[in-house]
Amino acid sequence: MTIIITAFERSPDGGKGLARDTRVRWALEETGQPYEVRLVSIDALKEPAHLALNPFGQIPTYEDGDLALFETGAIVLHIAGRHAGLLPDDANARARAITWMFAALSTIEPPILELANATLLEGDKPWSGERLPLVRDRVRARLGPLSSRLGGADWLDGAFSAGDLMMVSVLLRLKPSGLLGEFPALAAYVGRGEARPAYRRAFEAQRALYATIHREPRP
Ligand SMILES: N[C@@H](CCC(=O)N[C@@H](CS)C(=O)NCC(=O)O)C(=O)O
Repeated sequence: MTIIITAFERSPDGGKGLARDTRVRWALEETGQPYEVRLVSIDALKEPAHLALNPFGQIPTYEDGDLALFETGAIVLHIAGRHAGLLPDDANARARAITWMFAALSTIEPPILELANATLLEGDKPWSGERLPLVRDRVRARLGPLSSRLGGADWLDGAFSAGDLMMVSVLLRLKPSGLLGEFPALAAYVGRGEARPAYRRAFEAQRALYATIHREPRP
């Protein structure tokens, strides 16, 4: 059975890899799994066929035979659990790698999303100028301890794992904010993630796709 994931039909970021299908592509590349991509329009996200795959009408989804999953945390954990390359064999190290996945998604990502929303969706509101510094501080409050824990290590807990894949994916969304630059260890960590051949393949696959699609006239 071929694995099928869904992605946006047209890229909101023009192929910069910030949509969440990139992290699933990355996990599939790290573990050497071939996959196909089904593109979904913004309208089709909220139609019954896609809602059957993801009740919240979002991408990415993952289908493998009669298994259908949504939520990138669950998808990446499933891939990492089934195929070698993203989770250590030692049970305790494996549990710690999974802990970092949860930390990325439930402790680090929320303030980063809040910042993205404050900038992109609320930037024109009269109160935005007053609120933005507070939102940026909430991101800093997470990056400081994360940077301290990483210290001078390459990865969060020994060898590269699904925890790093998820953490780097989440931190990548900070690039436009300039905040990563305040934490050089984290900026270098993200750079190491981006330099991995599997990440390069995942990034390039979505970039090339949107480069073609965005040249075509809109239907
Ligand atoms: N927690 C979900 C979030 C999924 C998500 O927000 N997907 C975005 C694209 S990156 C989306 O589909 N947005 C369109 C929408 O919510 O209507 C996950 O990690 O999979």
